[in-house]
Amino acid sequence: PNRIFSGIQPSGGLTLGNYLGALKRFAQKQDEGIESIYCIVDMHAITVWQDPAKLRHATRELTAAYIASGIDPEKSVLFNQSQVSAHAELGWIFNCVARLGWMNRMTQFKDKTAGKNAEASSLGLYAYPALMAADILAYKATHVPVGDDQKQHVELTRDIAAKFNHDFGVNFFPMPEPVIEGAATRVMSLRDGTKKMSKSDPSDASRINLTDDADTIAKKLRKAVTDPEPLPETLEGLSARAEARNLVNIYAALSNTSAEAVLTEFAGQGFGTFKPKLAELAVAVLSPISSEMARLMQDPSEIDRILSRGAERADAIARPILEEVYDIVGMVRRK
Ligand code: AQP
Repeated sequence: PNRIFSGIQPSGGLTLGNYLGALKRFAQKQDEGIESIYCIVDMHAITVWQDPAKLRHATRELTAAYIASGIDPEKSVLFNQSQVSAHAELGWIFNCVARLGWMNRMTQFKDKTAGKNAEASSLGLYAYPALMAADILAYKATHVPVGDDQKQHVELTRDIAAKFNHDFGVNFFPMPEPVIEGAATRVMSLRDGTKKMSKSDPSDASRINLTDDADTIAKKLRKAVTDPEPLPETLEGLSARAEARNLVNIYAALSNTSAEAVLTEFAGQGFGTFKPKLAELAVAVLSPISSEMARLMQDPSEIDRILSRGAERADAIARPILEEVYDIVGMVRRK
């Protein structure tokens, strides 16, 4: 049987990249009837320092974003990671399974410490992928919908699962598959077509936030870096035009079509025409989501109740799996 797990960090406001690469697709998977477990990974967020009040706010706001994007907390399991201790417990065991050499190859750690003193980053930031493996495998999840940037971490999860199975001579953990699909698996920065759109980019103009109003969205897209050429007829015509390709992919993902279909519609037109159309589409898709988020945020205690209930359901799945892991590893347990 298939089971989906995925998570998002409450490390700030959400971007259009998080929506198209993750939230929107999570809702689609749920609606296809696949058992889905969605997590607000607050323990990942603290791998870089978070202001406690902002972390609490971001956790509730991300819960609201999940629900506003179509996650039904009755159909899917929706909760925050720190309420289910199996993540931390299995994470430790996986710290003892994963090899230093594997962690050294992780590009996210390199990206996040680029230009900084890596020696001063937290041990947690370095070990993050082992905790992510625990997030997924605590539920024996088989499929992990993520953006392209997370592919390497899901591959590491498979390596950890395989080594655990091999080291203990068991066939216990499944090999989870990354599910990376759609027109916007990697939404790029509006200022630089070679960088991914990210909630922690210092430039707010580089991203569209889920909470941006219509004027802000239109302005950011108007100012997005592009080139003076009109849109080509085929995808090959975009191969050396990263910024143009990004806007076409965003349009395709927002309108549930392919980049080819967008080019068929707009070939020969310049960005002067395309950008306002894209802004109109982005506002039409995002404004119902941001207003639903604002409505849900008016009652934080209801959000907290949803998270507690989700945590109970998550714990009921993860705890028996973790108990089996302790038994396999040889830990004597309390009777
Ligand atoms: N630009 C993107 N395009 C497509 N998908 C994206 N995702 C993130 N950025 C893009 C997907 O969103 C999910 C949650 O990501 P995360 O919050 O765990 O952290 P991240 O991948 O590190 O995202 P950010 O926005 O860049 O956060 P910061 O700046 O805090 O590091 C994942 O499925 C991810 O693939």
